[in-house]
Amino acid sequence: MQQARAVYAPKLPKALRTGAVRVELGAPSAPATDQEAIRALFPHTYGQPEVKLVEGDSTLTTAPLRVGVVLSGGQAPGGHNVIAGLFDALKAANPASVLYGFLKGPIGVIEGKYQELTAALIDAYRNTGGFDMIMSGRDKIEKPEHLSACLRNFEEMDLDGLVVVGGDDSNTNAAVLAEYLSAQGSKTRVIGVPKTIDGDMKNGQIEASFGFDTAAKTYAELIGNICRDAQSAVKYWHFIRLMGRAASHVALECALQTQPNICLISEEIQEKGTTLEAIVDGIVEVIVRRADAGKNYGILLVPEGLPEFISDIKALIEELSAILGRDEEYVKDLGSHAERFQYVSGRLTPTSSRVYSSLPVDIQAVLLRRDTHGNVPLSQVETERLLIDLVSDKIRLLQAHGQAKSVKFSPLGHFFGYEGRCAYPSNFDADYCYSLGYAAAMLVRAGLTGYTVNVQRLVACSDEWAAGGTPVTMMLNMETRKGKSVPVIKKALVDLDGEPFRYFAAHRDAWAITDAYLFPGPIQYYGPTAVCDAPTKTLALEKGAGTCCCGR
Ligand code: FBP
Repeated sequence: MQQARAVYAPKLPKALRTGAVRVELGAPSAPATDQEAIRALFPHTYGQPEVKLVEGDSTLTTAPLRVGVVLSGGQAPGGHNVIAGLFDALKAANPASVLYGFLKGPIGVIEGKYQELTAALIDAYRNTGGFDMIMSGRDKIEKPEHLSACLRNFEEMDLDGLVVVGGDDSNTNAAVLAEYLSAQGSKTRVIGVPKTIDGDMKNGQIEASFGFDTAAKTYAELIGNICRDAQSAVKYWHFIRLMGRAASHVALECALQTQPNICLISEEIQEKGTTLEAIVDGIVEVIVRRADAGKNYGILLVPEGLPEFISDIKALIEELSAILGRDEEYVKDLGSHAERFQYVSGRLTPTSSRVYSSLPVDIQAVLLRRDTHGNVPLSQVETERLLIDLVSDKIRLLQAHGQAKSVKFSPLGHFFGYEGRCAYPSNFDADYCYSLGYAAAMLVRAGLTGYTVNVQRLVACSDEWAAGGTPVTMMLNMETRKGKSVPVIKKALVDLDGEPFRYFAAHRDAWAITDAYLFPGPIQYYGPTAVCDAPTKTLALEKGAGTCCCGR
């Protein structure tokens, strides 16, 4: 399999294959909100036009270029193909061009740690999962000293372009760096690539972040296997938490692929203001109904990001973030969790203080941690265990009152996250990532900066895909992070009016009681294109099928 995937030739959109590519400029862009604040922060890169890469007499430079690439944030399948696409496109335009890989994420850019990416190195990683070719990291290029260090390093390297492969935060940082470099008169252009298995970096221009397809399909395979086991053993309830820091796209996609008995969608819970107690009651109701029908087993999917969407816990996290925004170092230096607990509890509102005390100590501790982007590391919160405990308590209570007699609740908890982040990219991600890298090279060759590369029409066959660039400032809005108002790319949460959620909502009642499980099996690489190259159900429902030359 390793050998076979190594020689797989990723498919490129027809428009990029010929090499004769020209840039078509659209109208000046503007963000949907906060225009004045964003214009003030990005005077050199605000308002740039959207661009399309179309076939035609090329206006792109063929001079040899020196370009760097950095992988930022969590791993996502296909990262190596972004680099391979970038490399191949640069070399095709001029074999004297050089590609450098900055090591261990943005810290490698700040500290000037990099290596030249040779053809032999690239070949060893084509179509593989992981980010291990140059590794990744969660550092952030944001402080003035980071920006000036980057400028110094780029001048020393005589760098023409930097390609930042990352999610919403990293693409935001790419825009900050692009703005700074432009203001300094630097020749180094900065182009972002939309990456994250969470699937939440998408909008009108960016149809999907790469890695979502493979990760969700990998988890769906495992969930399907567990569905079959649950139906065979007929004695376990499986509570499965799925990665996805904020949005529930991964959980929703897995639900569409496997049709479990329950799937919680954080965005709906937030919209309805559902409390933790009401969530538990809803789960218990399904467990009792299934038990009454002789089924003391089932499958529940819970998105990793759930805690931040439950009204009482969300308010608590926001208050904790404000406290940490002021006193993070002080809180960190306190000797024990008990001291930290006492310090922050005394500064919370009475309601949040009550909620905080009611949580298990390990969850209290995680809620006091923040990554460099100010996010709670939710992958460390065992929400499935919390739900299992609360559901068990509730069932015990009901049974003590002579109710829920048919229920025999044997729960098992699972967390699927790291199992999928470095999986072999599906054909979709292999092709998509290679195309993103290829198109990123074109944007650098066009001399553009402050753009995120896009590839659109993803439900069509790859021939019909269309590539271009979206000005990052167009995707920004102002949000409060660590108590400060900052520009960030707006995260795409699950749209409750969108087709994927509507489809799920229309079917979930039936899935709760009947065993309508689907068993997607492993990702396929050989066979009919309808199987091997299929996009996610989310994309198919969002964009509609039958839009392609091949009828797909
Ligand atoms: P990115 O948004 O950086 O791609 O990372 C996404 C993710 O996989 C989340 O789903 C998860 O919460 C997080 O990374 C975990 O990362 P870490 O292991 O660094 O805490």
